[in-house]
Amino acid sequence: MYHLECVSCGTTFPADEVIYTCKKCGHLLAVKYPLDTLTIKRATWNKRPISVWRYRELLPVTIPPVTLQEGGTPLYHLERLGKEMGLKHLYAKHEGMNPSGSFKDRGMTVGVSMALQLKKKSVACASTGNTSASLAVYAAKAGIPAVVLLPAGKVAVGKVAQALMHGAKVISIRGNFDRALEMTHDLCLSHGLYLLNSINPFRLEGQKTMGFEALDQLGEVPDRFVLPVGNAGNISAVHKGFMELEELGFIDRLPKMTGIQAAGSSPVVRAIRENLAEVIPEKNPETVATAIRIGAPVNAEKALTAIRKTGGIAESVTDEEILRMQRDLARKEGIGVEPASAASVAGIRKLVETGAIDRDEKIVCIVTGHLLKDPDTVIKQCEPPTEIDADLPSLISALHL
Ligand code: AN7
Repeated sequence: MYHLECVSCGTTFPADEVIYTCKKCGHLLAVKYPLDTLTIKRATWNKRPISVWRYRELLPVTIPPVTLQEGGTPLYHLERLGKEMGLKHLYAKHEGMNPSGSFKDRGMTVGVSMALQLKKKSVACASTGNTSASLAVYAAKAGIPAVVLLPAGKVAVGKVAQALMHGAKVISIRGNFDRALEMTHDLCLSHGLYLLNSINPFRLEGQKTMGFEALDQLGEVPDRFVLPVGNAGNISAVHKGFMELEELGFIDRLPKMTGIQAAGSSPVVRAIRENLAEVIPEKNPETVATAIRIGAPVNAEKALTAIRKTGGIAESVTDEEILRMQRDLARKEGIGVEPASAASVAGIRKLVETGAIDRDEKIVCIVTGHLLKDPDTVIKQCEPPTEIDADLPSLISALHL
């Protein structure tokens, strides 16, 4: 029905082979469906609730999926912020509204289902936080053990809390995310755990559905699709999904795929700017947006293609720009997101100011994770609550009335 294919040399592998990279050249793999023989009707999709599983014909799962009703997240028109920036058509899709509070759930409902389909008994991932929270949730739902490796001291407290509470075995390594991923990959190859980082081609299949949903919600193809970039799995996944829709004849053009990174952690931006064939890893990535504190993005190869083929852009934003946009989304639009998520909209503000993008464009920004993921960064930016004696005069005085 479908197979795996190397994105570099094109070698194919059967769908039921547990494999994460090409055995011939070591590059990334992608799921390929026989799109010319599939009979998919948009009308059939439209009859189903908006969710990851609305698009099941373009997903690899053939067993009843492990699901917590992920997807179906709101697409908001950012009227106030858009006006400030001079953009009439600025939208944000709030992926923080997923079961575990981030877009990772789209990947994990598919990835953990595939673990069962492939008869794997346990799952693992390295994570800057959200992947571990989501894996812990879906492993709990599936009833299988999960191991997660985190960079010690660099994961937001809400995410650690989730991984612990949902019962994953949580390991903190004295090293960064990139090292944690190498170790997890080695562990999975040597001990047979199923690797659910975004190097896993099946997980990315679930994530492409955020693009499908945005198109369905908007009722048309936006001019630009903007995502925060860490490991670059998400931007690659959404691009793959759009290419499939184009091949099926459901759309006739692709949005300009636009990736935003944190300035202290921006190897993809550099590769696009300097027109490099591949990214140069950042040895010591640093940013307040710990979710995207990633120096060696594993999906960079796919992401560079996505950005270049669609005429997109990659841009970086400073921590200050990220936090300012986090506050603006919260206070001007009522949208609570974690710092990494604000990067996409902060990037658009910057690209509009520099004149790199047109003010008439229809733009969809993905905001990837919920505000409550990282309460420490929120509290640091806000005035503490005003504590008063429990009487009305004190209250009136505190409110300066
Ligand atoms: C909120 O959890 O990599 O470019 O280990 O949590 O697909 O990696 C998280 C990534 C953006 C970047 N926004 O997505 C992890 C992890 C949030 C995130 C990204 C992440 P990719």
